[in-house]
Amino acid sequence: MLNLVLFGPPGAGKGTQADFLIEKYQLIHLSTGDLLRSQIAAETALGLEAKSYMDKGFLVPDSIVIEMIKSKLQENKDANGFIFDGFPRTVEQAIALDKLLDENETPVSGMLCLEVEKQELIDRLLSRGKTSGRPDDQDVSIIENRIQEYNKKTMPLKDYYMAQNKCHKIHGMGSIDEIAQRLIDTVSVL
Ligand code: B4P
Repeated sequence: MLNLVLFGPPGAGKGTQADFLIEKYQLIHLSTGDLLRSQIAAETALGLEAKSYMDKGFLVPDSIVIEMIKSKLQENKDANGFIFDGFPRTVEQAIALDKLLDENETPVSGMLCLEVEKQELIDRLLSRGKTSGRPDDQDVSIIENRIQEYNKKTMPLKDYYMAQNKCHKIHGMGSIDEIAQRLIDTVSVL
């Protein structure tokens, strides 16, 4: 089973590159951002709670996202593997993911860490904000919050996966195709 963690700051290209990897390796895509946005669209209680954090650029509480991932893993027991896109985002989430995968004896194969300069992140997100309708992509101060949350709570995960020899840094600047090829080259040696 191939279990990939796609990692990087907001706007690093996680969702964009996930599409290539899913097609190439026939993986199930688990994007916590997409799952949360579909809860918001359905106006569920969980969605309403998540929205209050996401619209300000803050991370949603761990308990909410861990529970969502748990039920998706249970629904897809026969998968070839998973691509975790935007999850885990805290050390607590990473520990929970390791435990959940241990139950199925299929550990994380590798963490693919997209590295992109800050100004490029802001430009990409503002540009997406013109068409996505996402409130968190339309305001520089909210984007700055998201980057700060990443630096404070998500970056420590690099050390978590480095300690397991699973962190692979990928240069995330350049064309979408160039970056996709770098990711595929890395996955081919996992
Ligand atoms: P996500 O949905 O994960 O949002 P993201 O980080 O903006 O997505 P991504 O990184 O995939 O976007 P991409 O660069 O592909 O999270 C949104 C919010 O949900 C979080 O802020 C948080 O509140 C909450 N959340 C989600 N998961 C959570 C968790 N586990 N725990 C707690 N809270 C959680 O795309 C950006 C733009 O760049 C696109 O327009 C794309 O076309 C463009 N782009 C990509 N690659 C490019 C390239 N090489 N060149 C030019 N443009 C490029």
